Order: sequence, then structure tokens, then C-alpha cells
Amino acid sequence: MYLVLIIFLFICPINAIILSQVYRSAVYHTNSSCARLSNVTLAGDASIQSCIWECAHQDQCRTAVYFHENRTCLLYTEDCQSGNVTSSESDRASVICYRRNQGSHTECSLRDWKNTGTMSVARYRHTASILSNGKVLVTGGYNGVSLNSAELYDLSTGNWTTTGTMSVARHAHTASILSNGKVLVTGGWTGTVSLNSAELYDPSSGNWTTTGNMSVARYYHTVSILSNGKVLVTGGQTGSVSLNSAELYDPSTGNWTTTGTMSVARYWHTALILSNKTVLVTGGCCSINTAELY
Ligand SMILES: *[C@@H]1O[C@H](CO)[C@@H](O)[C@H](O)[C@H]1NC(C)=O
Ligand SMILES: *[C@@H]1O[C@H](CO)[C@@H](O)[C@H](O)[C@H]1NC(C)=O
Ligand SMILES: *[C@@H]1O[C@H](CO)[C@@H](O)[C@H](O)[C@H]1NC(C)=O
Ligand SMILES: *[C@@H]1O[C@H](CO)[C@@H](O)[C@H](O)[C@H]1NC(C)=O
Ligand SMILES: *[C@@H]1O[C@H](CO)[C@@H](O)[C@H](O)[C@H]1NC(C)=O
Ligand SMILES: *[C@@H]1O[C@H](CO)[C@@H](O)[C@H](O)[C@H]1NC(C)=O
Ligand SMILES: *[C@@H]1O[C@H](CO)[C@@H](O)[C@H](O)[C@H]1NC(C)=O
Ligand SMILES: *[C@@H]1O[C@H](CO)[C@@H](O)[C@H](O)[C@H]1NC(C)=O
Ligand SMILES: CC(=O)N[C@H]1CO[C@H](CO)[C@@H](O)[C@@H]1O
Repeated sequence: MYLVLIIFLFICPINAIILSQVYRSAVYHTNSSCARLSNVTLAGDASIQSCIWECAHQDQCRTAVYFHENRTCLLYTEDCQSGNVTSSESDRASVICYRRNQGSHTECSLRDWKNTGTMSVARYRHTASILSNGKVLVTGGYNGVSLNSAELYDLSTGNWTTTGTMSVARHAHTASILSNGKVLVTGGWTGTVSLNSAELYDPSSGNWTTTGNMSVARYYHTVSILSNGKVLVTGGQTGSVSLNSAELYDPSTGNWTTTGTMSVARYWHTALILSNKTVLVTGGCCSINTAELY
């Protein structure tokens, strides 16, 4: 039986958050699906201190379990003394219990779904972007008509407020955060025509300004912010025609230039920036299994 009670007190120096106790060896299970925060396999020379550090730096962590054999650190939202984290009495492990200060106390149920503020307008095929100030900007979309409105979500209150209106109603468009903090909205569909226009949202004023037009009107396209700050737009549809063209936006001039075309016309495809800074484009409508690099 492993239930040896090893009690030692550990005062965490970080942010004065925590008093913790490490108290026994066993494998621990939790019976609520929301309770597991993450598991981290620590580097070869890592110790239990690294597991404590991981828990200390996750706001919701209240229990950490460190497996000595494989140096795996599991983090839970549940209080280890609640009875919801239970022992299976097998492998050698240490359980770290955190008692967080008042105010940082969180319940497992935070991981469930709950309602928050309601937008002023119902919308789909809209965009949502996290601004550098932490607020969320939602733009355009469709709800029977194409929308030009935009709203801001304030996570500290859970409320939405309307903000500046785009010059054009659009859905199936894109929104991207530029390195200067502004939001670039491109293209889209009005319901009757595809759009070549682009607009910039300034979070500090809540205003929109138009910027250069793309050379091609497009919707269902992709946008990637390149490491040099320029913005790559690929493919999409114009009217009912699928596009293989790509264009670059320069935020310093507000102008677009065309760049190399893809080998295949694509819409509803994906574009990702790889760790070596090339752009990987995959698939697209319809039945395209090819991928290409920019
Ligand atoms: C580490 O060991 C524990 C106990 O044997 C096991 O439950 C866990 O799955 C292991 N983790 C990994 C990542 O292998
Ligand atoms: C145990 O988990 C259940 C469901 O997640 C929760 O309702 C209950 O409050 C938890 N018990 C304690 C003592 O935390
Ligand atoms: C889950 O934890 C609660 C609270 O400790 C307990 O009452 C319940 O029986 C547990 N459920 C299962 C399936 O272990
Ligand atoms: C958020 O909205 C609710 C409901 O309209 C209101 O009662 C509350 O005062 C608002 N909070 C803030 C901080 O505006
Ligand atoms: C920009 O925002 C400011 C402050 O919110 C407002 O006074 C001004 O009228 C706006 N300008 C435009 C062009 O919308
Ligand atoms: C962008 O295109 C629209 C029509 O699609 C036109 O009205 C507008 O003047 C153009 N803007 C610029 C900056 O060229
Ligand atoms: C941007 O485009 C405008 C209008 O086509 C042009 O007058 C201007 O010279 C361009 N700026 C740059 C830096 O290319
Ligand atoms: C990045 O990775 C791709 C895929 O392996 C490769 O084709 C490309 O040459 C790489 N680019 C650079 C700059 O290393
Ligand atoms: C023990 C455990 O839960 N391991 C999981 C850690 O996370 C990886 C990836 O999320 C899972 O594949 C492991 O099963």
C-alpha cells in the first residue's frame, strides 16, 4: 500500500498566491469531465518543483499530481480534499494541493457552458477578433440581410456595446489584427455582389476608415499576417467563380499588390503560417486534396 502520508509544507514565492501541502502518494482520478486542466510532461531533469510552478501559473489549478516515474504533471481545477479527486492506490505520485487566496478561488463549473451578454443583432458568417485591449470585436455577418454593424464584448462585464459601423454590409469576409493593433476587414459578400473593398477599425476611436481595394472582389478567402507585417490574401470566390489569385496588403501604405497565383483555385480552404514562416494552404472546395506553400 502506497498511502504513506508524506506531509510537508511548501510556501510558493510566486505572487504571494499560495499555501500548499504535498501529502501522499497514489494515482489520482477525478470524476468530473471539466476538472482536468492539462497534463505536462516535464523535461528530463525536472523535479516536482516544476509541477508546482505549472499549477501556480494556471489560475484555475487547485490540485496537481506529479508522477515520479515519467515526470508527468497533471493539473486539476478541483480541490484535492473535496473527495472529487480520488486515489486508485497504485503508482508513485505526489499530490499538490493549492489553497488560493480569496478572489482567485474558482469552481470546476466555470468550465461548463454558461450564458453571457447577448449581442444586439443575431448574426452568422460574421467575424470575431480579440483586440490588444482584450475586448472582442464582432463584425458584419448575415441574418436574412447582410450586416454592416459591429459590436464589442467586454470580458470584465460580459456585456456587448455597439461600435462604429462598417461602410459596407458584408458576410463571409475576414478580419485580422495587424501589428499596429488595427483590425483589417477584407472582402465578403453583400448578398448580391462580392466585395473588393477593405476597411480598418481603430480600437482607440471605435472608428472605421476605408483602405485600398483588393484587385479582385472575393469572399470565402483566407488572410494570413506574414512575419514582415504584410497581409496575404488567397483564393476565395468572386461571384460563383473560384479564384487562384493572391494579393499582399502593405499596412504602411494601405495598398495591395498582386503576388504569385496558386496552382489551384480554392475557396473554403485554409492557410496557416508554419514555424519556418512559409504559408501552407490546404484543400478547399470542392474535393481538393492538394496543398501548397507560399
Ligand atoms: C505517467 O504515469 C502515470 C502512472 O503510471 C500514468 O497514469 C500516466 O498516463 C503517465 N503519463 C504519460 C504521459 O505517459
Ligand atoms: C464534486 O464535483 C461535482 C461535479 O463536478 C460538484 O458539483 C461538486 O461540488 C464537487 N464537490 C466538491 C466538494 O467540490
Ligand atoms: C463524484 O464525486 C461526488 C462528490 O464527491 C460523489 O458524490 C460522486 O459519487 C462521484 N461520482 C463518481 C461516479 O465517482
Ligand atoms: C451589463 O448588462 C446588464 C444587463 O443589461 C446590466 O444590468 C449591467 O449593469 C451591465 N454591466 C455593465 C458593467 O455595464
Ligand atoms: C471617430 O471617433 C470619434 C470619437 O469616438 C468621433 O468623435 C468621430 O466623429 C469619429 N469620426 C468618424 C469619422 O467617424
Ligand atoms: C474601391 O472600390 C469601390 C468600388 O468597388 C470604389 O467606389 C472606391 O472608390 C474604391 N476605392 C479606392 C480607394 O480605390
Ligand atoms: C498607393 O496607391 C495609390 C493609389 O493607387 C497611389 O497613388 C500611391 O502611390 C500608392 N502608394 C504606394 C506607396 O505605392
Ligand atoms: C519551410 O518548410 C517547407 C516545408 O517543409 C519547405 O518547403 C520550405 O523550403 C521551408 N522554408 C524555409 C524558409 O525554410
Ligand atoms: C495521462 C494523460 O492524461 N495523458 C494525456 C496527456 O495529453 C496528451 C495530449 O493531450 C494525451 O494524449 C495523453 O493521453
